[in-house]
Amino acid sequence: MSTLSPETAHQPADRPLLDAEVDAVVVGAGFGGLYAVHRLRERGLSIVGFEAAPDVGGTWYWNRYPGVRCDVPSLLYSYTWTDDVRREWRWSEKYATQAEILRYIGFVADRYGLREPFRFETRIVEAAFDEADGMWTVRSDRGDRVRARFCIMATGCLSVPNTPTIPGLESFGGPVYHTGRWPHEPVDFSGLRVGVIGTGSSGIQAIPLIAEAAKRLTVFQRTPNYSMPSRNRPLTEADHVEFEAAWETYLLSLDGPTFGRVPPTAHTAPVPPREEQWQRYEALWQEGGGAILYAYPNILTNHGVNDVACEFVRQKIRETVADPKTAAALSPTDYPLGVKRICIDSRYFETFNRPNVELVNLREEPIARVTADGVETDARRFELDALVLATGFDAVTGALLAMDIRGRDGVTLKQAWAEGPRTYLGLGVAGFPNLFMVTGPGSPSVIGNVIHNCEHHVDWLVACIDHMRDRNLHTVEPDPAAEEGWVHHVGEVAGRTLFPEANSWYLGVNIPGKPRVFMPYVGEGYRHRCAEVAADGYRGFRFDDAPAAA
Ligand code: N01
Repeated sequence: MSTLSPETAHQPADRPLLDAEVDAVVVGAGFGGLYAVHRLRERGLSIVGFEAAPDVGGTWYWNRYPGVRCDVPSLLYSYTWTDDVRREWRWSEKYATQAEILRYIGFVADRYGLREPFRFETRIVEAAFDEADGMWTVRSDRGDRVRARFCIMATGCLSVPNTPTIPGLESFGGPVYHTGRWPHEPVDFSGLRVGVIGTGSSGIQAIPLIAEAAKRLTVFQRTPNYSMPSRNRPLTEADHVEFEAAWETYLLSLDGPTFGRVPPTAHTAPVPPREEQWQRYEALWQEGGGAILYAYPNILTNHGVNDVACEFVRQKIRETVADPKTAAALSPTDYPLGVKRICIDSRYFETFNRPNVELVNLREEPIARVTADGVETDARRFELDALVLATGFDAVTGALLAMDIRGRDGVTLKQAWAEGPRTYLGLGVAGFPNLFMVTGPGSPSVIGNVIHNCEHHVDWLVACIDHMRDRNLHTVEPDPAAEEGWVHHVGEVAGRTLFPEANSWYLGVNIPGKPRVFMPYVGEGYRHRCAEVAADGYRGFRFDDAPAAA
């Protein structure tokens, strides 16, 4: 169906350096960046895009590990802005593989010519705001230099892989793969002794397939995860027709005042009887997917509900895994369900019944070191031919802070965020005029459907740019007081839920030294609130009609 291949977009290393002035720079050619290009171009803005990968796709370009799929149903994991593509594209399975998602992104990019403004294989290393003329100067690792009025950072929430510091890792004699930077050529594990470190969404998807291929698989688990079966299946034409019939209703629901992960009724909802809950969870287990997070409005706020859901999943693990000690090690007991991203699997727990798979519980025997021929824990030695790091990402802020971004008075984003990310609505940062983030910290971002969250931010920022152009305004940035209020609100809303009870990447705790701050917005009515801010003259944002010294 699509023409996507890395070669389509790859640009030769000797392409001429760019030294240009444009209206907007877009960083990142994932779902958010591509849509930003589409919308900004539609408004007549001149644009240059930069993307570190050789082609479009963002996180889906890099995450190619065995078993990788989206954990959102594919019919929903699609753009809402193109009716043409929605009616034409046919997803083949309930949960699409990475390869199919990448084909979809390529299909949209081809249809709308979205690759055209991008410089591929080019990473932005610096963006500096010049107060004299109110322009950003953006530099790439190749030496490109672009001056732009607007900077759109569509750099993704899960785009910087986290490689933990494990003593001796560099001395390992075999190949080491990170799930978030998987090779493009097939990796053949047949006949090999493979170790996987990490049991988050990536590990849980990869482990069953690696187990099928490898001679022996050793899974090194520090924290067990709640995982629901996907019950993946082929999609039929009837599924597409049914989806299309419900489309308008779904779209309308996104903008409503109650749309959000934790609904307004959460804190007053009753705790249903245990037996009723159990039956509901059983039905959702049979149905498959992550709908358990929506089983009750208070499942993410009330232990009386959440504890039953946890016990239900533990019971399923005990029923599935033959060895009671392994089942116990695979069962989360010290944090609520859904407050780390819930995992969706295909025969994950069943995999531990295979004779060639062993679970190593790092809580009992931590990894001491990696050696040339394997991994040593405090108790044992495991000889390995290949190692897979399914160790996640420096999430939400990682890609933004990897660039040297300097706003007013030369203040860097790193300095501004030294105590944790500070934004207004997750869209802008005080002191960084005309810099917009697509799904920045303080917005729903990774909670829910990230494609739709990207679209919402792009639509909002394009409307804001329209507002500025109509009034001849030159810069926009959050008012520090509004930003302070929003940061407080994001933390306060999270604090009324069970989310802070787990050491999750939502809180940044997987990265040593990262401030422990809950980054996504989990409250209700986020879009509604953004619309109100805009309708009220962009309440909480400051506009300047001319550069300071111009
Ligand atoms: O990463 P993770 P992920 N020694 O951070 C372990 C999205 N995603 O790539 O929990 C030993 O969740 C770490 O252990 P612990 C999705 O949003 C989506 O799996 O820190 N272990 C954990 O088990 C997801 O949530 C899809 O104790 C170490 C694992 O590595 C997000 O990406 C698919 C360690 C990391 O888990 C991230 O998922 C894949 C160490 N030193 C990903 N350091 C779909 O759409 C880390 N770990 C399906």
